[in-house]
Amino acid sequence: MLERILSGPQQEVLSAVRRRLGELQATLARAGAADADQRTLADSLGRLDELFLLVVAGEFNSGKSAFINALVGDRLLEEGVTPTTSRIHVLRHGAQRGSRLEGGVEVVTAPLPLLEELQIVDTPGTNAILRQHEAITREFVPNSDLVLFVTSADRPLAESERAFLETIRQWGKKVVIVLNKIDLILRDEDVERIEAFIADGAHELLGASPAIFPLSARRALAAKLGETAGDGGGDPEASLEASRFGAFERYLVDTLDRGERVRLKLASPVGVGERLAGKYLEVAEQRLGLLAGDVGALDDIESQLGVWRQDMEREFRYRLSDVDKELHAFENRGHEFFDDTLRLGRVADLLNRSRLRADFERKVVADLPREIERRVAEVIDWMVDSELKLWQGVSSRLAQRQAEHGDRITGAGSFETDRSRLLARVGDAARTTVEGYDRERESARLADSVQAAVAGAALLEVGAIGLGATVAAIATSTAIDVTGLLAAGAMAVLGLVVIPARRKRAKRELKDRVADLRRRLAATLEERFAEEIEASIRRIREGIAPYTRFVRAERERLTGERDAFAVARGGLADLRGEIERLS
Ligand SMILES: Nc1nc2c(ncn2[C@@H]2O[C@H](COP(=O)(O)OP(=O)(O)OP(=O)(O)O)[C@@H](O)[C@H]2O)c(=O)[nH]1
Ligand SMILES: [Mg+2]
Repeated sequence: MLERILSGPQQEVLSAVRRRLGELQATLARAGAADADQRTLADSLGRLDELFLLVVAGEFNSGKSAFINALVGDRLLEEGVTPTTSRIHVLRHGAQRGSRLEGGVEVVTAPLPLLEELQIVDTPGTNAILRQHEAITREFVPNSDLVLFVTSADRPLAESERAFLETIRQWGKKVVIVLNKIDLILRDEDVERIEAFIADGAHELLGASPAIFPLSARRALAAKLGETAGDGGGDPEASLEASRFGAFERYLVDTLDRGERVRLKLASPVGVGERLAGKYLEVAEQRLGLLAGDVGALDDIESQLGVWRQDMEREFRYRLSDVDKELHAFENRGHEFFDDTLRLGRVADLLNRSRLRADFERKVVADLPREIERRVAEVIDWMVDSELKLWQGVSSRLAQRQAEHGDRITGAGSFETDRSRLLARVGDAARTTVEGYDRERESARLADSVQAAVAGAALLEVGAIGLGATVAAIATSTAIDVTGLLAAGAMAVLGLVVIPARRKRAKRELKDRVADLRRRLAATLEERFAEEIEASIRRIREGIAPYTRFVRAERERLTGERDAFAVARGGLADLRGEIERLS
């Protein structure tokens, strides 16, 4: 009994081919492969099924359904003396027996081994409603590998069958003729006569001499089911022999199981798959190459930011030492002032507190607040300049990437376009920032923020100017002490001990105050500038963020894609080897 057309190993390879190519189809769809490529693969996969698609056609009542039942060895289809099959039936393998309507086609499933390799199409008789007749030719005949044309021995090649054979001819399909119901013909020579008649007619209609199998479907099925057909003499084996069904089955196996044919059929979609997997593997690799350049550019930008921050910090400390110099000079002036003022000979002056204070402000504090302001303004200008330079650097690095656009691969997703568009957008934003960079506005903004901090803490007033008051207080208290001591006539004590001690104290006080001022000034400036530096870096990062995100996401996606295509190609190459080794 015919169970399987393909050998076990062939069957395994076939499932592997289907699985692999099914996976490749999914990968191609995800990768946005060209429709034409996807169709090519689907078509070649589809042809795998076509190999095993048998379409059974013929006049009503010729025994098509009975023939199929005999072939699968089961009463799957309804038989009857009147037009019975009213729509196309497709027999497919299924875990369970059942039938359902799919787009006007009755899909019959059964867990029969033969159906794992073969789809059988039962059609309504050729004389049935024309619309259905058309559907047969349109949908099933072109897809079939073999058309089994069933004609009944009691009315061979009826008129409608002739018309149908002519349409089959247009498709250039292989036709095999089954001469059914030979059990109705009592004499063997009559069977031969009918066969010859059909051979002539078929040759005339098809321009070829199809194989003709005289048989009895009814007997064959009865024999297969272990029933007696009533005219087979009760012995199933003898009945099967008498049905002449075996010759047809052998033919079917030979036709479909010819090793080379199976190999070629299997290899064809595998070849298509390999070609497509290779093509899209290359696409993914090219794109990843482009992205590697983008990652390089982003790394460059990131390291530019790092270097910039370091430069800024170093430069800032350097600039801060200018401020220190001012403070140092201030301190020196203070020392001179004390040396000059806290003297025995000037005790009388020390008593004039407000004059002392005015003197201190004029001689010691002098231009300090303005000088410091000037230094800070210098730092601001420098900072604004260097931020602009940073933007220019970033902008030109982006422009460089923009020049690197990669060839748009026809019909392979929109990666190149997306990337170009994004780079253009990010690049434009950077360029606009550079071109629209308003130094004055930026300086003013920074100056406001810095001065708000410096002045807000009233550093200069409290620190430097306020110092005048303290100094005056020291001087005055010295003077009072001095006056007291003078009255006591303790001149030596005064000149050698008290005044030098007061001078020392004043200088120390000044030193402490200056140190404190310096600390607070430096801390405030440092904090402001650090904030500014971070804000600049943040602005740039935000500006290029869409590009960064794109590169990251695409790299991940394309890496997955590349790996999937590589795996697919490797798997298909292995399969090709397996197919070649099939016997
Ligand atoms: N004597 C005899 N009768 C057969 C044989 N094969 C089928 N029949 C009978 O012929 C009649 C028609 O068989 P079906 O299989 O329904 O024919 P069909 O070609 O499918 O007919 P439609 O579905 O109407 O197109 C039924 O009564 C079958 O039992 C056979 O080999 N010998
Ligand atoms: Mg039928």
